[in-house]
Amino acid sequence: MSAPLLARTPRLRETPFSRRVEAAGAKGYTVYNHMLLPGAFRSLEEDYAHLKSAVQVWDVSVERQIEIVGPDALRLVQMTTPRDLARMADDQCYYVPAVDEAGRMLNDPVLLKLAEDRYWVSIADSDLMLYYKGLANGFRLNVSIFEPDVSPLAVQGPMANELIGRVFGPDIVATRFFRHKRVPVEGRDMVIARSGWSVQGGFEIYLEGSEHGEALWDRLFEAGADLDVQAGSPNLIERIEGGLLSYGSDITRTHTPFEAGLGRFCHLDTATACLGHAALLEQRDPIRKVRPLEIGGDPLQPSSRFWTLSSLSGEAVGHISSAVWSPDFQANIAIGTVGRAHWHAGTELVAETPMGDRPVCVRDSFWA
Ligand code: THG
Repeated sequence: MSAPLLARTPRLRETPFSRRVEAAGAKGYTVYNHMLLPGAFRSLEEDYAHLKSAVQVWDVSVERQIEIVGPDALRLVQMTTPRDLARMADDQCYYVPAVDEAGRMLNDPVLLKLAEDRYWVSIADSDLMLYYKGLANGFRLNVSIFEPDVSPLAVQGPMANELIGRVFGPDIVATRFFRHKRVPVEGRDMVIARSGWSVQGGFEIYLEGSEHGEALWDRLFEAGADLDVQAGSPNLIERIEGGLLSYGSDITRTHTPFEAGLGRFCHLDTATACLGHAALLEQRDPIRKVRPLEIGGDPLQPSSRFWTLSSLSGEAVGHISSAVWSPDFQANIAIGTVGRAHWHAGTELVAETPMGDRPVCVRDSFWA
């Protein structure tokens, strides 16, 4: 018997949906927040075409929630982000850069406001809870911080409205982008938001209570049988087309939000309580930036490491962090970090790929 590709121990956590995901034929997994995140179910390209034409259910339990509750909850969250939270509504979700005192990216979570004194931070792949706990103790804040038994299940694709309407009723379909509502799910009120890591539109159901996971999964698949609902997962092709950045790849701990292209979420005039505020004031004009790139030549295999980017004169000017062939755009689409002198749309560069050197052109916008 050959050794499994991923040695399974309790450290590598399963999700409430893992048995259903396995039965649906997950072809592989990645590890995200010490947990299993399924990859493709058919092929990357088949999953992509289906996501853009039908509806998929994604086990994104790896988007762990950090609950911050108590009189100082807002103060603590605002210390970690330059996005101004003062006018956030009780039913709102915000995409927020989370930064350290030097203004460097610690994570790029979705923040959910559940009440004036209660938030969920829906994290990307880094142990952000440890930072909150350190700050709360160091500043003697009156909050409690923990990882609740909450596991998001995303419903994404053009038929997501239809499927969610059938299962949870028309009220939830009326929810606006990045707003949430409490809806009865498996006999208990749970949060459903119009959000998700695709640009096809859809919802995220924040399952509360792992024991209800399989019943929720089965209900969605029964109700959506005639819609050709399938198991899916965040799709590399679709998310590069849409310009959704991946923390750990496209954005790293060395990037500032300005370098990551998230300057629109930095409200430095008002969010002065952010611990990175002074540092960010000095970094508003970055010397490098995350940019959309098109790579010439035959279809490329997805990148598993950074590819060096050089100018036409051979000087290293950045790197590509994500790249894949897009069937719909008939091009190799990519995301990279590029130095200031070379980041303008139309600039021609060279990428060192495992399939040899390739011409690269900086684009002015993402594809979708
Ligand atoms: N959903 C939830 N949690 C998450 C993710 C998610 N945590 C990790 C990761 N994904 C966080 N990253 C992103 C990145 C982009 C978006 C959401 C999460 C996104 N951005 C929109 C855009 O850029 O157009 C809208 C941003 C806005 O206007 O606020 O949707 O997917 N629960």
